[in-house]
Amino acid sequence: MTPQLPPSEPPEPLHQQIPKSHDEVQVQHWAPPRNGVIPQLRIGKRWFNVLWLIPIGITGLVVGAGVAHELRALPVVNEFITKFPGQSSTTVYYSGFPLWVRIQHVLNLFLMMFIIRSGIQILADHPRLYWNKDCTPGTEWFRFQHEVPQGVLWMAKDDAVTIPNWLGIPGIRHSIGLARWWHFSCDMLWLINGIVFYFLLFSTHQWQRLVPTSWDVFPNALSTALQYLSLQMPYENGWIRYNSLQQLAYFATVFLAAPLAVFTGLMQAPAIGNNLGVLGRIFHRQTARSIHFLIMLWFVQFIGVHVTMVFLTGLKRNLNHITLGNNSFGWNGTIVAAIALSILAFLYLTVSPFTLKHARLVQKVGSLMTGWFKSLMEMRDPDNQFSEKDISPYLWPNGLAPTSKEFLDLEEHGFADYSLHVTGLVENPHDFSFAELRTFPKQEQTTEHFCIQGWSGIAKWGGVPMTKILEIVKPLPQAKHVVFYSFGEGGEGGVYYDAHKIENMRHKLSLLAYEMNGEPLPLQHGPPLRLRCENELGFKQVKWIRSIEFVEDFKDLGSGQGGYNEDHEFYGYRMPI
Ligand SMILES: Nc1nc2c(c(=O)[nH]1)N[C@H]1C(S)=C(S)[C@@H](COP(=O)(O)O)O[C@H]1N2
Ligand SMILES: [Mo]
Repeated sequence: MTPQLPPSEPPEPLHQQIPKSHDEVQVQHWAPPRNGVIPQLRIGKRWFNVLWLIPIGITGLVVGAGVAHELRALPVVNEFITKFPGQSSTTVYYSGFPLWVRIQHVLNLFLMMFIIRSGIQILADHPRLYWNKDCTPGTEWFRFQHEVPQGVLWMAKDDAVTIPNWLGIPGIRHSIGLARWWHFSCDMLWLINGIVFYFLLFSTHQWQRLVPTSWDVFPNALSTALQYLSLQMPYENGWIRYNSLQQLAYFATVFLAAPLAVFTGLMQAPAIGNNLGVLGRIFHRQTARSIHFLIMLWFVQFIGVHVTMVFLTGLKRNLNHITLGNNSFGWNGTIVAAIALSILAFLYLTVSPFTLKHARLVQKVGSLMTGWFKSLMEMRDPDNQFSEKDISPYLWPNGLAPTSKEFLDLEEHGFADYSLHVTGLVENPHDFSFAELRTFPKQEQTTEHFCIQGWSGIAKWGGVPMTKILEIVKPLPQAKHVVFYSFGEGGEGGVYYDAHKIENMRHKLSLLAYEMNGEPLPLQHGPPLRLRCENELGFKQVKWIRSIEFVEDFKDLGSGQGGYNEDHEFYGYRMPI
C-alpha cells in the first residue's frame, strides 16, 4: 500500500462549515404548499379543463349504447355476432391460473400502487407536458398549473404544485427526491416481476391467454365491444380463455404498454438520452415524458375497467380464480382477496406519512436498490452535442443567486477580482484568477440540461474543460470525489455544494462554463463559473462556483449524502437518471 500523502494544503475552510440537515422532513420548514389548477389540455391556443371529458365520455357511452342496441337489431350484425361470438376459435391448451400467475398478479398490484402514485408526485414537480424538445412556457399541451407569471423571477421550484398525500407519495410539494426512490425501486422490482412473468408465460401454455394466434381475434373483439356496449354481456369463461377484446387489451398492456413505459422512463435520463444519438433525439426527453404519462393513463383505465369487469362477471368466482386458483363458487377467494386488499389499503394510507418521517431511510434504501444500476449508466462518456439552431429559446432558472457582499462586490467589477480556489487532495493547489482561466483554450459545447424536476433545455456553453484543471492541479491517487462549493445558498440556508465522482470530471464535456449562448453567463445562470457535467442531472451542475476541493470521501461533509440537495431534499448522489 502506498503511504497516504497528507494534503499539501489545509482543506477548503467551507468543508467544516456545511451544516447537517434533518433525517426526517420538517414539514413546517419545507416548501410551503401551493395549489395548481384542475388539469387542462391545450387545443390550438385555448385551454380546456379535463373535467369536460366526463360529460363527453358519458354522452359518448350513452349514445354508443343506443347505437349498438339498434345495430344489433340488424340481421347482418346479428349474423356477424353469431359467427364471431367473441372468443377466438383456436384450440386452447391451458385452463386455470397457476400459483406463479397468482403471485405475480398480486405483486404487480402492490407495485403498481407505489409506481403510479410516486409517478404522479414526480410529475407534480413540473406539472407541464410538452411534445417539443424545449420547455418554453405556453408551448405545453397539458398542465395542472397556472400560466407562468410574467415579469417576475419564476423558478422551476416555484412551479411545483401540492397534490394530496393520498394521491402522491409523499404528497408534500417538491418532494420529487423521495418520490423518485419509491418510483425507481418499485420499477426495478416490477421489471424483475415482468421478466419472470414473460419467462414463465412462454415456458408454459399460459402465453396463449394473452397472445392472439388467429386473425379472427379482431372481428371477435369488435363483436365483444358491440355486445358490451349494447349492455348484453357476452359469454365469458375466463377460466378457460379470455374473450378477444380482453385478450387484445391484456396483450397491449403486457407487451406494448409495459415495455414502452420502461423505455420512455429510461429515455428521460441524461446519461441515457445523451448517449443514444438519433434515438435520443426522436425519443427526446419531453416526448418520452409525455408518452410515459399517456401510458400511465392507459394503465389507470386498464385497472379501472379490469376491476369493474371482475365485479360484473361473477365476483366470487373470479376471486377464486385469481387468489386460490380454483373454479369454485365459494367465498374463500373473496376472503383471501379481502385480506390482501386490507394490507394494500394499510400500505396505501401509511406510505406517505412513513416517507416523511423516515426520509433518510427511504433515501438510503432507495440508493442501495438502484445505485448499482445508476453507476452502470454513468460509465459511458456523454457525447450528445446539438447544433446552434437547437438552442432553446427559454431555459428555466433554478436556484437562489448569491446575496453575500463578497459576491456582489465581485459581480460589480465583472469578476475581475475573482479567483477560483482549487484545493484538497492535489499535488498543486492553485488559485485561478478569472483572467488566467480565460487564457486557456475555450471549449464550446451545445448540450442539453436535464433538471430532476422534468424540464430540459439546450444551451451553448463556453469555458474551461475540467480536464485542463485536473492537468494543472494533479489530483492525488486517493482523490475520489470533487466537491464544488457555491457562493450561493441552498433553499434552507447554508452553502450550496455538490460532489462529483472524479471519473465524471475526466469526461471531455465536463466544463467550467463562463459563457452561455455566446454571452457571459447571465446572473441567474451562475457566473462567474458554473459546472456542466452532461451525464448528470441539473442539480449537480453547481452555479456561482467559489471553490473546488478534491476529497477521498464526502461522508464528513454536511449530512454526508454528497451535496446540498442530497442532504436537504433527499436526492441521490449519483444522478445519471
Ligand atoms: N449554487 C447553486 N447551483 C445550482 C442550483 C442552486 O440552487 N444553487 N440549482 C441547480 C438546479 S436544481 C438546476 S436545474 C440548475 C439550473 O440551472 P439553470 O438555472 O442555469 O437552468 O442549477 C443547479 N445549480
Ligand atoms: Mo434542477
